[in-house]
Amino acid sequence: TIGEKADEIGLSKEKIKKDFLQKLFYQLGRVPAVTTSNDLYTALALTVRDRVLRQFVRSTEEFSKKNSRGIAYFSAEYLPGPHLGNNLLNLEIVDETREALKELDLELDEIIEQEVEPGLGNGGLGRLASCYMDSLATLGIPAIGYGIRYEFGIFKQEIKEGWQSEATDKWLHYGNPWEVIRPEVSYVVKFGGRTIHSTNENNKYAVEWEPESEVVGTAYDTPVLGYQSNGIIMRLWKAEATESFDFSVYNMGDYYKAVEKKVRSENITKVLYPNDENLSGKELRLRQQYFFVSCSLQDMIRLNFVQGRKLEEFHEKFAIQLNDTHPSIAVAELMRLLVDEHEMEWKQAWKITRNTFAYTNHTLLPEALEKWSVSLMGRLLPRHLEIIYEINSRFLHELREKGLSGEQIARMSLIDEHGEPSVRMAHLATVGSFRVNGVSQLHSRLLKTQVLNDFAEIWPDKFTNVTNGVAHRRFLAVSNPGLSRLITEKIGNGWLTDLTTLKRLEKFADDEIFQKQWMEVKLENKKLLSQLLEERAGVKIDPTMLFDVQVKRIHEYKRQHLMLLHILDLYLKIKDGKGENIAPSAFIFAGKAAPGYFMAKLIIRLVTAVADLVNNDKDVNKILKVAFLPNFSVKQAQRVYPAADLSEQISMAGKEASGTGNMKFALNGALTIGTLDGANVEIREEVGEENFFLFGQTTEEVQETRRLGYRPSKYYEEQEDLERVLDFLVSGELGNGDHELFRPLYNNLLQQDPYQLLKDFKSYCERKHEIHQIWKDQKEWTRRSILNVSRVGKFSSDRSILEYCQNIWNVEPVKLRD
Ligand code: 26V
Repeated sequence: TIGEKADEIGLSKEKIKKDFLQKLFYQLGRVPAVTTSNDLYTALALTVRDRVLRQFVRSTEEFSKKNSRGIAYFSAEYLPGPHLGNNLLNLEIVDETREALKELDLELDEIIEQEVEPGLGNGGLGRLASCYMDSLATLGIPAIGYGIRYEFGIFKQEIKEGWQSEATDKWLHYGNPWEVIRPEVSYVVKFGGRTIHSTNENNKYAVEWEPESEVVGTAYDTPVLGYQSNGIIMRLWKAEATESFDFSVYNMGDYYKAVEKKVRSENITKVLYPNDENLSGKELRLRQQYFFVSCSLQDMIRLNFVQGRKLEEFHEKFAIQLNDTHPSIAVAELMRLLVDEHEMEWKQAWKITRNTFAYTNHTLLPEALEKWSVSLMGRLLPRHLEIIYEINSRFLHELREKGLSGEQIARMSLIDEHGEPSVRMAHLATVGSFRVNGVSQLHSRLLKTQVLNDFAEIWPDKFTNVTNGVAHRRFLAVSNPGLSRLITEKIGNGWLTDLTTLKRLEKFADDEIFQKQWMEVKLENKKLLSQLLEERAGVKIDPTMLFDVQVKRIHEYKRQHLMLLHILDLYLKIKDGKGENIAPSAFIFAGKAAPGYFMAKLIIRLVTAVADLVNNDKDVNKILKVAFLPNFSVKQAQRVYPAADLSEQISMAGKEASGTGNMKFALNGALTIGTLDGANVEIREEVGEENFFLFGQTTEEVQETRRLGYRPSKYYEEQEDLERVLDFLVSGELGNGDHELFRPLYNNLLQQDPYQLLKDFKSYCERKHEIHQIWKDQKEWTRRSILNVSRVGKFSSDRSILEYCQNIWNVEPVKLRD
């Protein structure tokens, strides 16, 4: 029977309870009467981990029997979010576990709450990597995610006197029950020194790299479980000192010097760089990138041999997906391993390399395109610089043969000769890959026609699009149980494995009973978020207000400040007694600013200043509330999306590569106000233009505006509302009477306004006005909300991964079931 089987593989209530108690006793030395909440969490996590590992082991066996092509996802960042709830869902033992704990007088939700998530990424790119891990596992693709085990993840954000302050993220402090250390899986990685070119005994030209230092990378595996069965691993590398290098010094008696070296080696994986979309060119960052790439490639070559394959077949056995250029030094490293260490001919090595890598671009922002100065690269990775020069000289030769102009060739070179010579990593990744993709239709088109246009012209077939997607099991099934239950009641649970079946909800959009249930679920979610906001932001919010939400990294191009200008406009109208058309609204913000990004930090300061003003003004605070939820993370995100009514996706067109929060909001029933940017374009296409609040210039219009010489002050002069709002910024009424506090923002907007807020302000406000009128008709709003959800089936990461399989990797899912 099913019951017996569940018992056998440990999925019954009794088995879970028994194991939980055993973990508590034998692993943690505790009995239920004397425990801390962390003990309970750890015991449950270990209980679940055993079951997850079982699936992983079975999948691995299955994969190796089939001998199918494997995918290695190379990413410097992952944001897996809390594991426990997700794993319970995927094992389908949520109810059994809840019951088992109840019998011990314990509450599952309280235990889940204890988990500290691994914040090993900055934002969209890292979270996307984890969504893809989820779908790779669910679909049964033989895959492994390689990355870095940062000891400190993204900083913890606190708000002090309205400003962001940063604290270190000690996510490993209470231990990490999900990972399995693999001391035997470790590799040496070299740095610095010099290369020696010679002809060896067989009269073969050979290059030896004599490094200045070495470190060892050790594997830490975290199993990632897919829905109902398969498991894959995320393999993260931690850096340590090598014995040999230390001992040579140690033997000479200089113990302290040896220890110092050890400490320096461990620095490599100490901390995640908290910048996104902005390059700092720091040596340690390049060390991190090379370190994890080298460990991962060595690991793959070992696997290739373990499986009894020849190195010549490497690209048939593996495809490597580069998550942005962060791991792109891999192109040179694979060449080095093949040519120098395995004595392969350059031509053959190059063929293998070019057929192994595929590159995903995630940003067009010029300041985020990675470049490494030739002098730094030469100092840290002397052999790789030589290899890059060799790749480049062969590549430029090819271009010359094609008859390209000198100017075009200079533009395409892997080396940028303007100013300080530097290596253009996006060019290296493009030349070294068989496929290059953007992350939404618009972004992929811009990639082809602008940033990598020269390359797309010579290799049109290399370029493709894969629109991003999100792990809908985490962002709907786990995080919004109320809505999930309601959906499943109506259409069954097929949506868990095929999100497009949400379409079946469409016919209930006008069903008044269903609408009412839908509204009740939303209201419950809003109550929960209100509680959280009261605790964390000290703001009391009436849950019946319109929850108007913008959560994402703080960046000028995302235009959080456009939303703020609008809030101030509403504030001033209410003060004037002209607020009759405004729907009671709670404006909710969250997101981190890069610690060195002054403007972004000032925008956070403006949110808190506006919140202070609005929330404490008796004329206004019945109609408007503003809150900044500190320390946005996956855990927080899972509480925010289910409670949102309106999703703000208001970046300047052409700047947001895709966005993925936009998808998570829509999936949870929020309507979107947005520009034609990134995946917004495709969301609008899916949900229907009548169900999407569009505003602002298109990408082409933005470029035309700039070409014609954009003068932001014109809009200030022509629009009274705008003038009033901008002047208010420096009136002293914000930020405790300090006129100068927001002057930099004011000046920036009036003088440059690089993201053209002032130009889009009017159409944004008009759309908001319309939204407030529709909000008053709750049935109409709910109808649109249901339609939105029923039409976003495309945005599951399952669909994205299937596209990668078909158009890029050429692999087929291997589904395994009990
Ligand atoms: C960039 C850089 C630049 C160099 C220094 C360190 C660093 C660290 C992270 C990044 C990531 C920037 C790229 C990024 O996160 N792009 C986002 O990718 C999402 C997933 O494709 C996409 O939805 C967002 O629109 C895009 O901004």
